[in-house]
Amino acid sequence: MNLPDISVLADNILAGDRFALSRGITLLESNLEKDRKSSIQLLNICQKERKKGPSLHVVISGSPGVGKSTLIEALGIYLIAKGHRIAVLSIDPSSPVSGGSIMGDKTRMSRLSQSQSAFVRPSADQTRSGGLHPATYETSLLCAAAGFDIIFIETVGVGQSEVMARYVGDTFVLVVQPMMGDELQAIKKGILEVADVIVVNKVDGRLADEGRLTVQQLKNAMADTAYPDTSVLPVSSTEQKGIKEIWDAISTQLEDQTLTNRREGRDAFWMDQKIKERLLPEIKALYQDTWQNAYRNLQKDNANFLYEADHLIELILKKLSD
Ligand SMILES: Nc1nc2c(ncn2[C@@H]2O[C@H](COP(=O)(O)OP(=O)(O)OP(=O)(O)O)[C@@H](O)[C@H]2O)c(=O)[nH]1
Ligand SMILES: [Mg+2]
Repeated sequence: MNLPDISVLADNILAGDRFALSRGITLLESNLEKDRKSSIQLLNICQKERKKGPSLHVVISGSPGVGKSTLIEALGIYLIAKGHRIAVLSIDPSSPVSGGSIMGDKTRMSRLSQSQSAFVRPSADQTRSGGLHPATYETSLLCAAAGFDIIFIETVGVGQSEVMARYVGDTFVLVVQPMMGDELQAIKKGILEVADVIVVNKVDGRLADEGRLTVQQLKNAMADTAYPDTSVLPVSSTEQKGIKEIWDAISTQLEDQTLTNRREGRDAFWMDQKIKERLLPEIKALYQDTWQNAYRNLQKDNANFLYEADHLIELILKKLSD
């Protein structure tokens, strides 16, 4: 894309045009070399020219099927009624060619998808590690520039992606469903501690009693952590129960800590992340022969990958300092 085209695209995004926003996101998500510079320019203009007020970025994380999309739909409708504009970025961990699932998310969030005040965008998780798309952070910034003031990021968070999710949003909501004692034991303390708000969803029908027990047990579990005051809330997304309470909990918790504090270090984190993602492949391409040589060494009987890694790093550092 040339600069005039990017300027027009940016203007349309800034005017809140959802079709333009979709195109912009596709550009940001592109892996093509030629699109990188255009992405930088687009984000640049949008950040600079942005006239809208502040936006709040909410990560909604939890195992597959706990009801994240249904919850976002319920929360989204509640917030639209209060005058907000909602963007939803849902990251699908299953497959990069996930036509079925993309349709799935749009049907699950059918009311939001049809609302003029909402924008729903599914993306594939390219790393397939159950986390984020590499461009989720910049995508959320573009949604904010388009005037969406609350941005939900739906992710199946597992393992280290929680740390990434912490840096993509202002607040982290962990969704679980009613569970038995041993399932509760299996939840890692670290994941509970990352959460700002814990939602026990599907507390309705035949799961209602088990759900209320789960809430109590999670509250007890939190008492032993560094964050004993974390809200643990019973919710039914399908019956729209407990939705206001989630929003109240998020709002209270954000009042305690200013957004500026929470956002501190975020751009620095993503800058490092971008460098990590790009540098290794670029260096590999630059030192192709040396790398191939190291790979060949690994095939040998007395191969030592630590030695090979160390050797490559020292070689590169030496070249850099020459
Ligand atoms: N009973 C009950 N079922 C629910 C509730 N919320 C969601 N469900 C059901 O749970 C199933 C999964 O819901 P989703 O919202 O797609 O769950 P998800 O966590 O987004 O799933 P993935 O995106 O595939 O990880 C659907 O059949 C929903 O109808 C709830 O509050 N109560
Ligand atoms: Mg979903």
